[in-house]
Amino acid sequence: MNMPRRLLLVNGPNLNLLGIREPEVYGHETLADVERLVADTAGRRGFEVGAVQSNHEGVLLDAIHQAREDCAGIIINPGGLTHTSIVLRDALAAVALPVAEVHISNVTQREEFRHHSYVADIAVVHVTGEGVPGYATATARLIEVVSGSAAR
Ligand code: CA2
Repeated sequence: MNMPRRLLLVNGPNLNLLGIREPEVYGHETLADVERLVADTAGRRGFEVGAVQSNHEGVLLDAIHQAREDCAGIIINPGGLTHTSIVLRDALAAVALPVAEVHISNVTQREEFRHHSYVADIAVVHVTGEGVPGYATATARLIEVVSGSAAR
């Protein structure tokens, strides 16, 4: 089967509040802005994007499992689940698609508990602290990986 020209964008808990709360940390752009940015970045490269945001871990897991059927890779900002969720990590590992992990803020410069990511070692692309534009960086890099023009 040919590689599907489709990516899944996953945003974890509380990221529906982007642009509404804590703009000093996460900026003024909204989740809709993020989803548009990723769709445009992918679209210019001939990929479409399915997007999910949920405050419920199981909803995210179901979307990740479904991606196995019709996606070439996953762009994910797991939110706080980054630092806590073995089940999210297991789901990403199980579907075995290339993963791009994005964080809006520079987690390495924040509280100690944000320094560890359960996703980092299974992700092939990491973008941290670039703000919302980091989603475009992650999307472009992931497309390079899935298209075979970058080393995994
Ligand atoms: O910097 C990131 O993108 C984070 O993944 C965001 C998470 C945080 O737990 C991670 O350590 C780093 C928090 C997502 C909550 O998003 C909000 C957005 C606006 C207002 C309040 C929360």
